[in-house]
Amino acid sequence: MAEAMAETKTKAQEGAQRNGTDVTAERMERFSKDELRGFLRDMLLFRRFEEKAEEAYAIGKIGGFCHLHIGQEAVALGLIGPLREDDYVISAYREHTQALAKGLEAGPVMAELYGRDGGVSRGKGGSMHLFDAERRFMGGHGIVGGQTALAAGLGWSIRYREGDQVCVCFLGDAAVNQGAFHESMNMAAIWKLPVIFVVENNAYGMGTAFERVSAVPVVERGEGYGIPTHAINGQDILETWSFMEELAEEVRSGAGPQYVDARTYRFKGHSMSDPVSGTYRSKEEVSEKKEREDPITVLRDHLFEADLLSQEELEEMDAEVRAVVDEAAEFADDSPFPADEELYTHVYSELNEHGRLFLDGRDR
Ligand SMILES: Cc1ncc(C[n+]2csc(CCOP(=O)(O)OP(=O)(O)O)c2C)c(N)n1
Ligand SMILES: [Mg+2]
Repeated sequence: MAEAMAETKTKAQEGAQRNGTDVTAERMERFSKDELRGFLRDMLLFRRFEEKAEEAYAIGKIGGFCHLHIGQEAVALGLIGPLREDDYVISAYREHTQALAKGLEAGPVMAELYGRDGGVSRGKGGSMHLFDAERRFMGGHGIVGGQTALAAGLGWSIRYREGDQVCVCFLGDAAVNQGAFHESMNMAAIWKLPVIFVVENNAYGMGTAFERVSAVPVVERGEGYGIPTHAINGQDILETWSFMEELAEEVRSGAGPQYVDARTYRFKGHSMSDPVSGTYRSKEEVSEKKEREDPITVLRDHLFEADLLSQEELEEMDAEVRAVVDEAAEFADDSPFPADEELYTHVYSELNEHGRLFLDGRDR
C-alpha cells in the first residue's frame, strides 16, 4: 500500500502548495486565446443545453429519468476534448454533456431526451442511454457501475486489435462500491488495458454522502489494484484538459490502466424529481460551491483578468450557444415519435424460426 500511495499524484494538493495565480497563469499559457474562448463557449453550450432540458422536462416534453450535469462541465470537456475521434468514451446516466463533448450533435441528443425517432438511439434509450458507435460514444448506462465491465471489454478489444486508442470510462463516486467496478479494475490491471477510469466525484450518490458509505476516500480505491491514481480539480478546465492531454498519450504508449478522482460538484438535484438540497446537504453548501467553484465563471474570470474576453463578447458567445440549443429543441420537437412497429425492433439481434435467440450457436 505504501508503494502504491507513493504513486498517487494529487495535483490539487500540488497546486495548493504553490501560488494559485502563478499556476493559473502557467496553465493559461499552454493554450491560445481561441482555444481558451473555445473552452468557455463549449461549457456554456453544455450549461444552456441542460437548462433547456430542465425546462422541457418541466413542461412534459421529456419524461422518465433525467439527470443533469450542471456544475460538472469541466470534467466532461476537459477529459473528453483532448481525445482522438477513434478513442472510446463510456459513461453512466449523467451523460448528456459528455455525449456533446464526444462530438454528438445537440439536435439528435435533445431528440433522444424527447424520445423521438431522430434521437441518437432512435428515441428508444432516452436520457440515460445516449449512444453513437460511429463516434465511439458507447453509452449511457443506468446500472450503477455496470459500464466499468464494458469499459474493460473495450480496453481488451483495443489490445486484441493492437490499436493505440484509449477508453475513458466515467463513473460516479457511488459506483466504486459496486462489485463490477472492483472486478473490472483488477482485470484491467492484470491485462494492462488502456482504460482510464474517471470517478466524477461529486461527493454524493443520490442523497448519501460518500463518507457515509466508505471508510477511505475515493482516491484510495485504485491503489489496491496497483493502478496509478490521480486526483484533479474537476472545476478547472485548464487543469482537466492539460491533465488528459498528457495522460491519454501515456496510456497510448502502454502505461496501462489509470484511475482518476475528478473532484466536482452537482449544482442540481440528483435527478429532475429530486430537490437541489434538503436533509442530505444544506442550501448554504450548494450556494457556496456555485459561487466559488462554477467551472464557467472560474474560466470567465480568468479570461476577463487576462483581457482575453470582454463582457460584450461573452454575451455574443452566450447568444450563439442559446441559438444552437433552441435549434436543437426545435429539431426534437419536429422529429416524430418512433412508429408502433419499432417496439419490436432492436430488442434482439435476430430471432430464429422458434422465435428465440441463442448466442452460443444453438438454434432451438
Ligand atoms: C446497481 C444499481 N443500484 C442502484 C441504482 C439506483 N441509483 C441510481 S443513481 C444512484 C446513485 C449513484 O451515484 P453516483 O455513482 O455517485 O453518481 P452521480 O449520480 O452522483 O453522478 C443509485 C443508487 C442503480 N441505478 N443501479
Ligand atoms: Mg456522485
